[in-house]
Amino acid sequence: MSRLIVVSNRVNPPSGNGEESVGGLAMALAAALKESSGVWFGWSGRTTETFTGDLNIETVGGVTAATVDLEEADLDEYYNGFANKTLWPLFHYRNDLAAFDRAYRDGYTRVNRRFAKTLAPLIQPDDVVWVHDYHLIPLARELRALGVKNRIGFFLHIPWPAHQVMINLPHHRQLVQAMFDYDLAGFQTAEYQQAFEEYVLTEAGGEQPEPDWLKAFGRTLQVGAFPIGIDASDFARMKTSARARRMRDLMTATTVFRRLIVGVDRLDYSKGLEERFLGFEQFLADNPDLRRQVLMLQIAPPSREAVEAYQEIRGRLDALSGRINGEYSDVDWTPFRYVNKNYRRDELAGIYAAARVGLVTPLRDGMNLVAKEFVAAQDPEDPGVLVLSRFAGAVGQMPDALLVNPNSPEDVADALKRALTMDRAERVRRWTALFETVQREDVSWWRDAFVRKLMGRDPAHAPAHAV
Ligand code: ADQ
Repeated sequence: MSRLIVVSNRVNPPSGNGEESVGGLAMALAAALKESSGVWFGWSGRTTETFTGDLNIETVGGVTAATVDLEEADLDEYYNGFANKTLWPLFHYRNDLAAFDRAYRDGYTRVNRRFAKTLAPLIQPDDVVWVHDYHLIPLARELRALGVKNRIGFFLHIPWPAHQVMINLPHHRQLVQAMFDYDLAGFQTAEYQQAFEEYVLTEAGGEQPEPDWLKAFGRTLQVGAFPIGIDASDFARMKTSARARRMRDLMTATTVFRRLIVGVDRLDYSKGLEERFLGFEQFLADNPDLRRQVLMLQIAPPSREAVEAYQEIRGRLDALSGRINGEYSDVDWTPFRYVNKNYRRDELAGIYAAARVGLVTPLRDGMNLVAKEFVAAQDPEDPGVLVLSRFAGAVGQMPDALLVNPNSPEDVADALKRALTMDRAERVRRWTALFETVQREDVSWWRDAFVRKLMGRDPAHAPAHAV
């Protein structure tokens, strides 16, 4: 049986001791790795003065983790630099925040080369390699240069931007060409896949011999849309756990007869937090009669604090939340709670369960798993309403949410009013449709669909073209 080798920037297999700090994606990948006695390869999270290329191999919860330390300069130029200051903003349509710096691009190439050199000796002839996300786009190119002939797949967790956005990246062609060293490139949605295809057909003079196949740069690549899901069965278990129940009761007690609106996001400019706060402010201004009946809770733990854009947004959010509470609070009441903390996954399940509205309004998002977690946590008899941005990848699978333009405070305010006043029959109808998809198209469904196609086991797409 062929082994699966998963490669991602960070490696975080669950310990298997019931700790709840690891997300559904890590659990799903770990399960697949265990089944195939595979290896998870990536950065250890540690830096050293000079790169040694020494492998740290350990078995965590039945999964072999092979990690490598990076240099300080790698962290600055590859991770904080090209990945998070160039590709992340550009792929989220924030060209204004994208830094184009030759040192970042060189660092990105260097680290991908280092990863490839360290990984190549671990790969056996029958292994299948699955590379994750924008940090590692050129990894297959570097592995091929070292003579690796195995099947290698790539999955992009963030959006692939429209052609006109993509060409803002200096040397964009090189990056796209590197995608053609994979056998399969997976995107979250058909829209991102189409954006990639459009670039290949119009900018790179490529061809599409048949749907889901592209020819360019003298190579053939299979492409596909694989929307990622949550670990629905684990979430169902967590939702009834003692911790989840305690958290739900605590939230219910502190909201005292008020309806809870909840937002949970990494503190990131792509998540539309400022726009969301303005939308809530607009709702308070428009609805004096409903004001005292609601409480909004936004949980947003800081992320990527070494990047300036993330430091700046934090200051703006502090000011905005202060302004909203300053304007609308009373001696016995505040409308808004803004918390910069991480919570365990079972506690989050309890918080979602206590909410009447899940407010998920990213400006751009590859998928957005919070939308799916919110749905999975609801009480089927009396479910809350999901308000979802049109620009989240999740929209394609969740048409029964209330869809909003996150840039319009009025649109967000109107959707909040509609969600808060929606009768139970409509809430149940919408939730039932949403939950059905969240449960069926979960993280194992996503993983199996990708791996099957990569291994050429999908009868409709045998790898006959991959020559
Ligand atoms: P992210 O941008 O990190 O992921 P998202 O899909 O929302 O975004 O996942 C965030 C995860 O972190 C969720 O599982 C959520 O529960 C958890 N989380 C958020 N705040 C938390 C807190 N305060 N405490 C604990 N946990 C918290 C990227 C892409 C997404 C894509 C995913 C998966 O940007 O578009 O959906 O990868 O492919």
